[in-house]
Amino acid sequence: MFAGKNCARLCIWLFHVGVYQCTTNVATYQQDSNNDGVIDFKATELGLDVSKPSGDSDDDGISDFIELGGDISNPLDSDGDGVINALESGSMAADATIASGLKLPDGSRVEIATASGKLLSGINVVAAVANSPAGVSFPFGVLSYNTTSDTGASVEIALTFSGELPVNIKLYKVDRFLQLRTITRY
Ligand SMILES: [Ca+2]
Ligand SMILES: [Ca+2]
Ligand SMILES: [Ca+2]
Repeated sequence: MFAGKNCARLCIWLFHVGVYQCTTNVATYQQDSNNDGVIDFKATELGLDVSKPSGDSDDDGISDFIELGGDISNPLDSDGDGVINALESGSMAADATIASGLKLPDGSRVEIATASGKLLSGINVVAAVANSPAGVSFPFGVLSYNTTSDTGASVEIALTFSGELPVNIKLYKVDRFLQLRTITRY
């Protein structure tokens, strides 16, 4: 009765209003490529690796399904640093002085470490900042986090990237006065 594009449009429209279900869309939404019990849609949203047959994104021997803690809409983050247990390998999931496995927009990952006793929280990464300067791209995104320190003291942070950084990369930090300062790369 319907052909080509018209049929596809009708199918999507009906799915959205909830009158009928579009079988193709439902199947895609429920797809679980590695059969680990975590659907690809949510796994990707959480930064998990759906291509691993083991279903163990951080390779610590405990499956993502277990480390998520049974409520996929509220995955476990035992140390409260902002990176879920399924991404933080082994003891790092219970250590807020270090965060590992955070997925960046280019698909690579970053580890964030503080000095002993200084805690991380609120770790987050977004693709870019609003009103970014013309001609500047953010392949590694914009990373934010909170740290603890004594009043007036400084905190040393080490960022370790899983991928090779471009030779012409510039790293900046933004202070609380929204001033940009360059970060030295080692
Ligand atoms: Ca794991
Ligand atoms: Ca964590
Ligand atoms: Ca941690």
